Amino acid sequence: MSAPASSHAYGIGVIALIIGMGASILFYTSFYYPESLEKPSVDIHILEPVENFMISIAEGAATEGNPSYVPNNPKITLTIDNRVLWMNDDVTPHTVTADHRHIDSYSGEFGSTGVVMPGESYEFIFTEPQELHYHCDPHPWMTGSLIVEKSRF
Ligand SMILES: [Cu+2]
Repeated sequence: MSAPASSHAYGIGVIALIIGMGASILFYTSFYYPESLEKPSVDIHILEPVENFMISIAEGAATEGNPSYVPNNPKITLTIDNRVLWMNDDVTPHTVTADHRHIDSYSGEFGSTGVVMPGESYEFIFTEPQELHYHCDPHPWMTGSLIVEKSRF
């Protein structure tokens, strides 16, 4: 008349299985899966290059015909100077905006979010060889480019 003990044990087994599956799904979605989406591993010498490469947003850059991003079209070398800083040396806010959506697989999407105020800077670490063309949103005649190359050493 009462259920045999084995059927009870079976019920507990099913519940344990469901809890176990739930726990593995939780583990997968909250620990394993996000980790697999993380940034690729990048050589520490690329993440911490010897020096910064400085690009000046020159004073008077807002006026068409004046120098804007100085130096323009430099060669950047991975592990040497691939951390690039755009310093706004002008009295006008400017942007550093990619001509076309530009993504570094470690650093993500390139470009200042909003304007770079006078005296402030925008920084980006390039972690792989690439060529970039960029401009200033409010002053589209301000254009720049750079090339990132592998170190020869
Ligand atoms: Cu500008």
